[in-house]
Amino acid sequence: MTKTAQPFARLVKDAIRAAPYSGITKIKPMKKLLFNHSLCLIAFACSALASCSPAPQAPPKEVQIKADDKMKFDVTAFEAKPGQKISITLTNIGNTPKFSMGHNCVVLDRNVNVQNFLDAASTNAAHDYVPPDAKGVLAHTKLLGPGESDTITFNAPFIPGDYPFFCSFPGHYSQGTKGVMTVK
Ligand SMILES: [Cu+2]
Repeated sequence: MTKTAQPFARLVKDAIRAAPYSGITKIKPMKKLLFNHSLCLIAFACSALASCSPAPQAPPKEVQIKADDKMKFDVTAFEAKPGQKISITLTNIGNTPKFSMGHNCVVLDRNVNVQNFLDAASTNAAHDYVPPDAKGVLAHTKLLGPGESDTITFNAPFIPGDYPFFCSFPGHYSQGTKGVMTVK
């Protein structure tokens, strides 16, 4: 024990010895009370945190898009918060057979060249016009025939900006089956 620690230790010893005759014993119930109080505070803090945090169980933002025989999407723009869960349901409301008028919905990362993607997609009928090795595909539906629909769920990127979504069936993009998801 160091020289400075000795007087301190003696003080503590004296205090303990004097405890039964002083108010120190009263510390015990007080401590218990404090302890219970802190438990309450912790419980409160936990419940507060749970309600404030961006809950992963939060329902996704639902976007309903219809595509028709005129090669148009009825929704061409929607907004998303960074990281927000998005659920896109595409419905083909046309009557023309799938092989000549199929529709899908591809969501691309904002830095992907759309034309390059479409060029590669045009020769990929076997994969619903979504090249399996294409980079920057955030999500895509199946290729849909008349009356069919498909839902994709994904998280919006965290980087704000404009993200293109479109049908990659050859020729449809230029006709109007396209839109922009704005993350902000
Ligand atoms: Cu299409």
